[in-house]
Amino acid sequence: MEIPQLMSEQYLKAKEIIENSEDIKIYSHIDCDGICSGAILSTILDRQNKDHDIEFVNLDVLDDIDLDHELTIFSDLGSGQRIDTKAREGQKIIILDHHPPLRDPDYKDDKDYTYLEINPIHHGIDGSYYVCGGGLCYFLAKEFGYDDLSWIGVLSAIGDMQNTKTGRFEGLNKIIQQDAIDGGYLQLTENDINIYGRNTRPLFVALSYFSDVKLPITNNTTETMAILEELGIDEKHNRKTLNELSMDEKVKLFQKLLEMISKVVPGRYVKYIPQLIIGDSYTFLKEDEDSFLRDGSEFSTAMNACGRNHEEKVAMEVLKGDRIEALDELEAISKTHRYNLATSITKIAESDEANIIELENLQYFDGTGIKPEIVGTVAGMILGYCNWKKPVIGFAQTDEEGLKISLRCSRLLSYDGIHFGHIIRKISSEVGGSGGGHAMACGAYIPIDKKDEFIELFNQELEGKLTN
Ligand SMILES: [Mn+2]
Repeated sequence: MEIPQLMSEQYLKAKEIIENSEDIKIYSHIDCDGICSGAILSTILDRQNKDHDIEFVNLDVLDDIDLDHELTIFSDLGSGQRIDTKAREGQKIIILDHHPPLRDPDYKDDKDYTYLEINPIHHGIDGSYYVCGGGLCYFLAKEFGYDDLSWIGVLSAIGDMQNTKTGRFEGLNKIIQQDAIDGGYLQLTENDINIYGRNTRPLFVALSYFSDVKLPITNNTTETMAILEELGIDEKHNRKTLNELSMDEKVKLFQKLLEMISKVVPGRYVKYIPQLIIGDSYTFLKEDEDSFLRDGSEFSTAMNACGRNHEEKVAMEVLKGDRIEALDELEAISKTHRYNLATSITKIAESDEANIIELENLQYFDGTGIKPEIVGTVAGMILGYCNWKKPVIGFAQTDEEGLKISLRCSRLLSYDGIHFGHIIRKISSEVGGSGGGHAMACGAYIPIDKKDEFIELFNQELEGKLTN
C-alpha cells in the first residue's frame, strides 16, 4: 500500500499551514497512540521553532471546544467530535485522526476558516489496522524530512493494537515500519513468540499471565517452572527472559503451548491458535539493551501507564528524548501503576468473596474503589481468573451519576469475528450512554442507574454468538 495521491497533497498542505502559523495549540488523546502523536507533532514544531502548547485530553472535552489559537491541531481524535462549532473566521484547524469521521471530505469547502482533516477512512483505508494517529503524524514529520521519528510511529501502532488481526503490520503501517528499519531504529523479528514482558519479566512469570485460554500455567508459576524444566530451558534457575531463549528453545516452547492450548479449545478455534502464540516482535535498537524501552510492547505499556495516571507529558518527554529526569519519573509512575493493578486484582479475583458474577454470555465485576482509568487494564488481567469463552466487563464509578464500563475478552473471540467495540457502542447508546473501541478491548460511559439494564441488554445481545 502507498499513500494515496490525495492524502499526499493533504500532507503538503498541512506542512504549509504549519509553516505559516505562529500561535499553535495541539490537542491529543491520552493513550499510547495519542501520546506518540503529540510527541511527533511537538518535535516537528520544536524543530521549526514554533511556539506551541499541547494538551492531552479525553474525547468528551472536545465537543463545542473554544478555539483560542491561530492554528489548532487535533491528533488521534477530532474526527468524531464536534470540534468545529466555535471556529471563527480566519482560524485554522488540522485534524490527524483515524477514527470514524463525522464530517464529509467536502465539509471544508464553504467555510470561512481553514479546515484540513487527514483521515485514512476518507481515502478508503481502514483506520483500525492500516494506520493510527501516531502513524498519520509521522507522515507529516516525513513531509518535513524528519524520518528519524519513524520509530515513534511504530510504537503508536503497537500501542493502538493495529497488528492484532494478523500479528504483523500492514498497509501504511508497513511503510512506517520499513522507514524505522532502514533508519536503524527498529529490529523486526518476524514470527517471534509473542508473550508480554520479553525483556524484563522472567519467562516463568511472563508465561503465567497467559489468559486468552485458561491453561494449567495461567496464574500458576509453579506450573510454568515445571514446564520450563521439562523443556530444558531452565538453566538460569528460572531467571531467563523470553529474549534470552535460543531459536531452538523458542520452537520447543511454541510446540508446548500449541499442545496445551489445543487440548482445551473447541474445534472451531483450533485454526487461530498459532496467532495466539506467534507474532512479529519489535526491538528499538537505540534503547539500552536491558531497558524496558527496548521492547515495543513494554514501551507502549509504559506510555499507557502514564496516560492512565494523567502523566502524559512525562511520557512525551521520554519520547522526545529525555532519558534522564523524565525516564526516572516514567519508571516511578509505572511502578505505582503496577502496584495499583496488583492491589485491584487481589481484591477482585483472589479474595474469597464472589466478586466476579457470571451470566449466560458474560461475566462482570464491580470495580468500586478502582480508578476508572485502570478498570480496563484490570479487566484484562481478571480474564485469567474467569471463563475465557465469555467477555469480562468491569464497572467503575466516575462521579455521582456516571459509570465507566470496560470490556476485555480473549483474542480468540475476536478472531472468531465478534467485535465488542461495535456491540458496546450499540448497547451503551440504548441506555443513554456512549462507547466504542476495539474488537476485544473497548469501553463506554453510561448513567449509573442504567447498570442493570446495560448488563441485561448486553447479555441478551450476545445470545447465540458465543461458543459454550
Ligand atoms: Mn488511536
